[in-house]
Amino acid sequence: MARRALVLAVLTLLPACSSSSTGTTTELDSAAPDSASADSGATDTALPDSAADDTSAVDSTVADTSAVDSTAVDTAVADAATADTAVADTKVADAVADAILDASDAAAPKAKASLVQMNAAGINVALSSGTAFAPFGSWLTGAFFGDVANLAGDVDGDGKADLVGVPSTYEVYVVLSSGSSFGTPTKWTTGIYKGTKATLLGDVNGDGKADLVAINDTTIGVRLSTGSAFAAETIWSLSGFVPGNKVNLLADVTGDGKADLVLIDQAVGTTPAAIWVSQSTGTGFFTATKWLAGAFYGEDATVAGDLDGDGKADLVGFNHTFATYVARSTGSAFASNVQAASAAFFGAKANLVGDVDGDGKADLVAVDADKVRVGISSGSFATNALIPATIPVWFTGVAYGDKATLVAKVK
Ligand SMILES: [Ca+2]
Ligand SMILES: [Ca+2]
Ligand SMILES: [Ca+2]
Ligand SMILES: [Ca+2]
Repeated sequence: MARRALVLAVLTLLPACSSSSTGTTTELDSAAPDSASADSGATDTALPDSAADDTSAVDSTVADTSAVDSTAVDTAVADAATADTAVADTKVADAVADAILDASDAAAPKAKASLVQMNAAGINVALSSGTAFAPFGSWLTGAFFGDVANLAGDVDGDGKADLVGVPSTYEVYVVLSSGSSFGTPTKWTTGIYKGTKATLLGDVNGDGKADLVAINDTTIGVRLSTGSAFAAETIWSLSGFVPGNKVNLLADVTGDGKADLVLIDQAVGTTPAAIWVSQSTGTGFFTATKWLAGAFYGEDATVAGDLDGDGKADLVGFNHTFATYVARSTGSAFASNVQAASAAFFGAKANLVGDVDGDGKADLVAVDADKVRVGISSGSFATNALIPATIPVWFTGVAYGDKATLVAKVK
């Protein structure tokens, strides 16, 4: 199908360029068995938003009632796995957020990503020592979460990841990180804002502040961060935009500092499995080009993160019945599609990516009901060489949140 090949008119500010048309020919199928299992690992998904009690500003954020579940959100990414045939995944949004975060944070030496547990009653953070996660400490009391998406990213550009809650029936709220706690929830949009396919967070214009991106059926809407709010929406898509039918991510896969769109298709009808990338120009997105032919997505989660520290975000597909696979970005295509380790590696509650030891390479984090295991990235994309065969436990106890579980550099 020539779906995305239809370039066409430009929308707002950009000239329609076709940029690199590197179609990878390699047929790698690997990771992805299509039978999708619906988010096994989904953290929040299922959670009904028990309505918060209100009074506090926060609640507004939290709307609840509407159970959008599928949408779950979580950086937790767990959900990323949304297997639904349907297009997808807001859930993934979160995943993305992390990824982006990592990418942008890669620049900040020494910073280690922490575990963030979003519960209906508040937000807790378990800081990384570089070899383990410390006990959780309270960073915010009261409800703060969105039923559509809960994203992490540095929205004010101070170097510390903040949290964004995207509700289905209220404005988008933000809590800024001070490095040791989250501030008062503040409304960052006028009106409700979310994408029909996914709501993502990433710095699309490269100014150091993460922006809000809505992926819709035929358009991409962007609300740039001003540092204290998300500005009015601008449509960045070219005519003919088609979202991924499996997963939609936002990550800087070209390494220019601007987050790109990663559109992942599974085979459906006449649409073949493939990964398309729509590069950000800073003021718009180029028409998508094929970066990988064949299936690549995880049954438990599909997330992006710079696994080898070269500045370009790579992909991870977490699977519970298959090995976990990774695909390295060359800057113009996804080259490798190899097993990260010989043994299966995934979490029952969440599957995340983040640089938890601060070496610049994003690590794999698997959150189970009673513990958290971390696969430190070696940076190698050789078969079974990215993470060790024996995975250490970094935290014992309940680490997942009842609303979302994230890994982010909040400190
Ligand atoms: Ca910040
Ligand atoms: Ca920005
Ligand atoms: Ca990379
Ligand atoms: Ca690392």
